[in-house]
Amino acid sequence: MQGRLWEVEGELNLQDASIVIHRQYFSPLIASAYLKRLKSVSWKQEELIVFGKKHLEPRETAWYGDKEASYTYSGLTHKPKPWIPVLDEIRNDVTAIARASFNSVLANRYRDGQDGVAWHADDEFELGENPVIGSVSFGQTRRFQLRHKYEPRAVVSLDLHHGDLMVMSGGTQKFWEHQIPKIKQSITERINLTFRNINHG
Ligand SMILES: O=C(O)CCC(=O)C(=O)O
Repeated sequence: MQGRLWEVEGELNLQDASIVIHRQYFSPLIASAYLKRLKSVSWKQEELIVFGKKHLEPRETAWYGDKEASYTYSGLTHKPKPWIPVLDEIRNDVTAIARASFNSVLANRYRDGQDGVAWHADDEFELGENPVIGSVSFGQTRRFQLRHKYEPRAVVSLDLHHGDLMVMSGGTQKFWEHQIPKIKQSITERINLTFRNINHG
């Protein structure tokens, strides 16, 4: 069910979750410069096996981080590529506001409206209990949706714009799922970076 569209700035008032949105945390000028530099990311469209059948993920991704920050999700183990300057610079900015440290980043590139990410929570074991995740968006505005895992309710929808920063923490991943739905309209690319801390050893 489609709920109303939340145009929130600041803290989202959601049960069992802690989500803060910083609209235009990066000014349009700075965000556009980052968007350009993010072309240097080693983008790859990964293959997934779902019910024994191979599928290409409907987006391009890349995993960067400290050497030991390997991460398994959707059945794939990702060894991080070493940090590149643009990702490290953005990490510094996000660290300052999230007041958390991040040793890795999952980069997502949605090439057009036919790219998206299905309902999931970032609740993998390596992220630990109640992870802090800093999510930055560049390029095309896309709709980000949330739904509670255990209480069937309307979907919460909000638009994430060029330069927005969203910090998810507390029970967000334990109690909620999120997605970027595909859309029919013809749109250009969006890049999202989710900074994470992988616990190892
Ligand atoms: O693109 C987004 O805003 C969401 C990305 C996402 O769901 C993820 O990296 O787990």
